[in-house]
Amino acid sequence: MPGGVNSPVRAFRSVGGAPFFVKAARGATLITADDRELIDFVCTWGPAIHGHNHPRIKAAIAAALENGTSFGTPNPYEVEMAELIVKFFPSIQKVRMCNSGTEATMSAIRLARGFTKRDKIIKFSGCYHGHSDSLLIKAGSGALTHGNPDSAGVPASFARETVVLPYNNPAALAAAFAANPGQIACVIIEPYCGNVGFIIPDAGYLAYLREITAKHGALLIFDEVMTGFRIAKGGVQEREKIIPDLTCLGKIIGGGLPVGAFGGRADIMDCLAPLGPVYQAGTLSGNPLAMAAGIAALTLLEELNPYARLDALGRQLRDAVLAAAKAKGLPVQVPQCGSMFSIFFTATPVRDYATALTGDAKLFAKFFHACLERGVYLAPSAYEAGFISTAHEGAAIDRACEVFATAIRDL
Ligand code: KE4
Repeated sequence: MPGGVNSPVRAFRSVGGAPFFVKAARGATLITADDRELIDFVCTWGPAIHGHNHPRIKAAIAAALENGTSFGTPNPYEVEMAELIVKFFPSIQKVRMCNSGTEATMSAIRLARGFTKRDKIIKFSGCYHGHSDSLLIKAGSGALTHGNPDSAGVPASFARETVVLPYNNPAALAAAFAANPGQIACVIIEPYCGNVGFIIPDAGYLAYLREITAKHGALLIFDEVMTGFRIAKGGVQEREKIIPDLTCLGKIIGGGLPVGAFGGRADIMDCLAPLGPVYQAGTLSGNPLAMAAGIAALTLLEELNPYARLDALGRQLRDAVLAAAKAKGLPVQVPQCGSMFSIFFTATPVRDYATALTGDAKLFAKFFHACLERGVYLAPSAYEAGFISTAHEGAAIDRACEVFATAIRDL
């Protein structure tokens, strides 16, 4: 396996050292192959909002398994999942299931281009939307972590169709639309960005984005693969009361199994094959096991409505880090909303790609290992978000806050 991993960000290349192997996970903890227990703030990059291996999700998969693993036909599980997604996200009138966030955003871009008959798209520096060619331009997450935000292998002709703008900058948006009249098919954005660290844009920015895309006939795509069902039951669009034209989902809706989805206005979605000319497909799309796991995860969210509890855990963590850094006289930013957070070692408020890069990545690497040595696992990159689950409540979050404080004290 190149680099010993199946996904680059897992390789610890930007924080140094070698990644550990995990043999089991439950609740807020990972159990490594050499029997260490780690309090996990990666949560398999977002899906594990109920903690790992939740009994309800495990039972749902086991029950579905009794009927087989894959049918390749319409099945009741995918109908129930579609009904849950449409219920949680009123902007989604119709939805198509797929197998990853990358597939969801790639398909949404193709659909936007097919619907508008325009070729250019706008994305933002530092936003990561998976690894399809049009979107690996100034990307965040692992692409940024490993210093190749523009991937090799993407033809210049493809890259020319992707306009990259600074995040959180209305003037840049206005200029881009003025410079490309009638040519922009869509704008895709992480409405709260989790792939250059965690960034919430300035108040009014998303509303402006909605207004200017509508004015120019460009579709607004919210990539809520990470924030969907995490920031709120209905994602950032519920919290910010913005209605995008299309939404991309993933992670939590798979309950830990491979799932992605995209959906939105029916008039746009009906351009998809077999109804319309935009082709999109997948052998395992709507897979019954993955649907059963996701249905259990979403149903549990509906029953528990854990968002206030998760936000309290996030604030407990944020306050512990801020207090320790203050005591040490160490500049730090700890953006946090609900169960998402990140830690930037900089005095500069982080509001976009450029200010995220003012964070001291070397100091972050030291902090990362100081926490890991004490049994707390953060994302192995200064350019990722941290995730908290309901399973962190109580002992795990208390222990983690102690560890964060001592790790900062000893930096
Ligand atoms: P996947 O193809 O990895 O399922 O989803 C891609 C994707 C799309 N949109 C957003 C906002 C995302 O955060 C992601 C994937 N997130 C990364 C972590 N930042 C996945 C971890 C990894 O690449 O290993």
